[in-house]
Amino acid sequence: MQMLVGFIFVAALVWYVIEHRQRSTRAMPGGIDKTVSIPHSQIWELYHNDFSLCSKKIRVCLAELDIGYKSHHIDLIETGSYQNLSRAFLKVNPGATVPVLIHQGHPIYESHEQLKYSASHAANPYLLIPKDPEKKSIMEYWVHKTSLVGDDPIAAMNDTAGNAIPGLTLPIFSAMMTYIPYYRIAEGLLFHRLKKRALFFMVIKLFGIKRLTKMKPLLKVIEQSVKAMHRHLQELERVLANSDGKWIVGDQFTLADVGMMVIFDRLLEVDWIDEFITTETPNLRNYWNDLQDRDSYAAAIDQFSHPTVVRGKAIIVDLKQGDEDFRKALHSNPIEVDV
Ligand SMILES: N[C@@H](CCC(=O)N[C@@H](CS)C(=O)NCC(=O)O)C(=O)O
Repeated sequence: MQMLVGFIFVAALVWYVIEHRQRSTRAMPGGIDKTVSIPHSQIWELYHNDFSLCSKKIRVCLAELDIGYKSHHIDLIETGSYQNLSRAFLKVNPGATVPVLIHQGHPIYESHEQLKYSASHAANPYLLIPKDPEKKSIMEYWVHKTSLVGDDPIAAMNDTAGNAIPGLTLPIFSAMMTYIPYYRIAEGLLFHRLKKRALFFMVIKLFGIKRLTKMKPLLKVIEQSVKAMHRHLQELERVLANSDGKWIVGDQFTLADVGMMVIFDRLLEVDWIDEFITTETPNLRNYWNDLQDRDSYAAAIDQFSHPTVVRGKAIIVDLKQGDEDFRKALHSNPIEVDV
């Protein structure tokens, strides 16, 4: 018996060491990597996920530019499994994140870099990038402001609206874990580069959505994210009030609006939108309506719904309606925002 246990232990260890080598991950610098060639059959290819914020962003951008691409859907643990940690995907991105845009076989990492690269390589390079340098720099400020940057976005939620999103997505992440088996989540503990992220999913699975409101540190993150998002969106409200058109830099719809579209869409998706768009934010309201009217919203966001997200959202909406304590725990935090 002892020998059998010893044998199983050694076999598991050998398996882990081999797998770990094959699936080694590392942070990748943003931009195009011309030293890498990925097998491809189309000029543009996109590795992305239905739910991922950054994937939505580049899909919207490509739709606006009317650039066709070959689609490769990659599951993340929140949508079912760690396909982003598979050997095949790590050849495309050793950083194990989506989206990855491929141009003529070369990968472009970081979604904000993908936006700028695709827009400047489109038939009309000024379609989404203003010619006027001053407007371009405003656009760049907001592209950054809507980006999800760094390995620990939650720690930098006051820097960008993109970084304030994970904290607000936390409840739906927890609801979605209801449908993901433990053994799949455990894969992240073994192979994910960011152990904190992998551990987070295991912890919220273990606690379950109904006990989310008992987890004080997570509630704190949500509360801080709400405040941070209020600050970012109040800044946007002022910019829109002073804009000489309906978009961030004026009459031209730019990459800045692409970034903002997916932020608003995520707030809608995770049932936070009414917290931020109120009678006190008339410019945000009109802007959000205009964003939803774009063809790219239908083509790159609406058409990519994921069943786990739909079920997760239904759980959150039901809990907020049927459990007053749950709703209050998420929404009753006093908001003090510097205007
Ligand atoms: N800064 C990167 C962020 C990429 C990123 O974190 N992507 C998330 C989805 S939005 C992801 O792939 N997460 C999977 C994981 O870390 O396991 C970008 O803008 O492309």
